[in-house]
Amino acid sequence: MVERTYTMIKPECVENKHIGEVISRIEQGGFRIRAMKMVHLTKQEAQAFYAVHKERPFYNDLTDFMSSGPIVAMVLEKENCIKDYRDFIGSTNPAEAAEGTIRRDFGADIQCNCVHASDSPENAEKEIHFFFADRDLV
Ligand code: FUP
Repeated sequence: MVERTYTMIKPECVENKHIGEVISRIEQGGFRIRAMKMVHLTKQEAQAFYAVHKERPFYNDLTDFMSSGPIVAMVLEKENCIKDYRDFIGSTNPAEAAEGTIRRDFGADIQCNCVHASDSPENAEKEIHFFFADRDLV
């Protein structure tokens, strides 16, 4: 089934000038970009986006980090997109991510792990609409 997922290139990866390489990997990996924009999240927006983690010890640091600079928000489309994209980017902790994955190659640590990826169809739709209106999807 053709699916969509939400991804974003995180602030450290933007700061380190890896936008082009990451997008190139995504395109070469067979994912079609259906929407894209740069956004500098406020602290409140980052808190809302990661609300599911609000009881976790890393929530405050994570939302500080995610609001520390611009991100690149994208909607990707492909067969079996949600799982395939999570496999494609690698484990949450870059040190544990498989060789050749984006997180392994561009991530620094479990927080600065280069990219976000939706983890279910429900969250993908929620996250896409957190950033994009239907008419933004091409
Ligand atoms: P993932 O779905 O792979 O992004 O991983 P999680 O849902 O487990 O984590 C969500 C976000 O919390 C990730 F961006 C990484 C961050 N995180 C931390 O900053 N510290 C931790 O100890 C675990 C996760």
